[in-house]
Amino acid sequence: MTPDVRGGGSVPGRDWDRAVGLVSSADEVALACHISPDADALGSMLALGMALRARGKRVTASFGERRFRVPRLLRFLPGQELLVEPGAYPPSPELMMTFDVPIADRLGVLAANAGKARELVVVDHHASNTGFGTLNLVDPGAAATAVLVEELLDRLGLPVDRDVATCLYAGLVTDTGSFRHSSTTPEAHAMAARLLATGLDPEEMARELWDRSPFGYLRVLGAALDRVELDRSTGQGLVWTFVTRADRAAYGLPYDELEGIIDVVRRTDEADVAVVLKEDDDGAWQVSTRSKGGVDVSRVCAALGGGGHAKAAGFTSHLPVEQTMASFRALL
Ligand SMILES: [Mn+2]
Repeated sequence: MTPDVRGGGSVPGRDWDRAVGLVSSADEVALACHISPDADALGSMLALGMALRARGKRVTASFGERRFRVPRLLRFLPGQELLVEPGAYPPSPELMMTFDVPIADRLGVLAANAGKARELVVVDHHASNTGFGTLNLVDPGAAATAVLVEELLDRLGLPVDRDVATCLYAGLVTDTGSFRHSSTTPEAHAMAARLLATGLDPEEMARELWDRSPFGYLRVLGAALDRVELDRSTGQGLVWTFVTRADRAAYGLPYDELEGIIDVVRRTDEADVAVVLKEDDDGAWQVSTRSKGGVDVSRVCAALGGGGHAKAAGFTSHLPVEQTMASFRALL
């Protein structure tokens, strides 16, 4: 195994060439990632944005939430000075690029801008990607969207400095579950080796991403674990719980601090499927689901209007908890 093995293998060479042509000839590039950005979405976007800016291009980056706010645990990522609120985003960009976005809906309010873009380059690794771009760089075999961005940077001849590498590594390390998921391939580790060689600090990043939270998180986690249920009626074993707005309000805990709860719940031996329902600030339920492999949760979530990967997916529900869980159980 050579250390230079790369991802993006299922994207045809002519598509890479077209992407290189589009990006090289553009003076201005508008970048967007999915709403409620995770480290792969935001990191991939900022990585390309910083590299293009260093090449002298005008870069705008955003995600389509009216209440525009970078999640606290991603604020350590470099390149955030590229971010603009969706209202300041080019209404009809010459060249727009999206990162980690499987369907146009996940662009939020920027879906309108994408619809008016002259060229729309979709960079993603979701198997469920609908191919909504004028050019789609989609490789479901890639461990992260960051893998595709690294390949694009290489083809563009743009250097990966420590800041760019930090953003790419954030995407790679989170989407592989800290190199624990089945996406932990020789290619993934080879990419990690290249990124680490720039001198980024993996210990500091791990602390930012997983190992810190306000004290209130422990109380809210406690409330979630206090009401956790193990349901064996579905055959696969289902473990689930929920967190209300009131739980968070008691400790002033922002919604985006709830990310890690599913990782505690999903460890249950007796369950193949884990679900955490999180009430957001608008009163909607954001439902995170995980599978150990017996169930393709992306299909269940897609049937409920969401999506994701076979072992990690989600959807939004406007129904009460019990009704949402009844629909979910019926689809298992
Ligand atoms: Mn991803």
